[in-house]
Amino acid sequence: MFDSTLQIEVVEADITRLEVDVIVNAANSSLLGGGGVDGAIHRAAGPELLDECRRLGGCDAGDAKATKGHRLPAKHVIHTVGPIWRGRDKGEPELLSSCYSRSLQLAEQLGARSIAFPAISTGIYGFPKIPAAQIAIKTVHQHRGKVKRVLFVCFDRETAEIYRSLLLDGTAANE
Ligand code: AR6
Repeated sequence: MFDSTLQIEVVEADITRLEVDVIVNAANSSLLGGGGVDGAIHRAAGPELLDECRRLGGCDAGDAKATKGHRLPAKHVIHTVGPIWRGRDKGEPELLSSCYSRSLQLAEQLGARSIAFPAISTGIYGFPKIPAAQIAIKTVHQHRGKVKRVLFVCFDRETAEIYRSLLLDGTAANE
């Protein structure tokens, strides 16, 4: 069932520019920065973000940890660690779903109303884009809580088209 009070948007943007309560980082288990969206977030947030991350003691795949946004327009960053795609099912879908649900739980604990997700694991970690988007949409729809605005932030047109067609189709949210 769709939650009519939940507003879902697909945006083609650089996540570091968004003025939302929370942006989610597709990090690695060290939480000490990397390439892709992780590198962009650390560059835009400034070195204070790395200082805060050093105190978090890393993070397991499928879990998430929160920091402040520092120099970002977003108030908080939730760092989650997606699964590395290994070419067959080694629990990657469950771990990816857990990234979205744990991030939403933490966002609620922070009192956030809006959250922006990148397409976790679909870059350097190689998770196929269509199933990843299906998992993202389904998990967000299953979550019931105080976060009322969810942005799926796409860095390329292909990813945005995948999200748009799945949301229009509606089956990813309900299956
Ligand atoms: N804004 C929004 N999305 C972005 C941005 C941005 N500025 N930059 C990239 N993307 P990736 P992963 C998209 O590789 O697959 C890092 O080294 C990108 O196009 O950033 O989870 C970490 O430290 C893709 O759609 O994350 C880990 O080691 C999506 O973000 C590893 O990469 C995710 O791609 C994590 O790999």
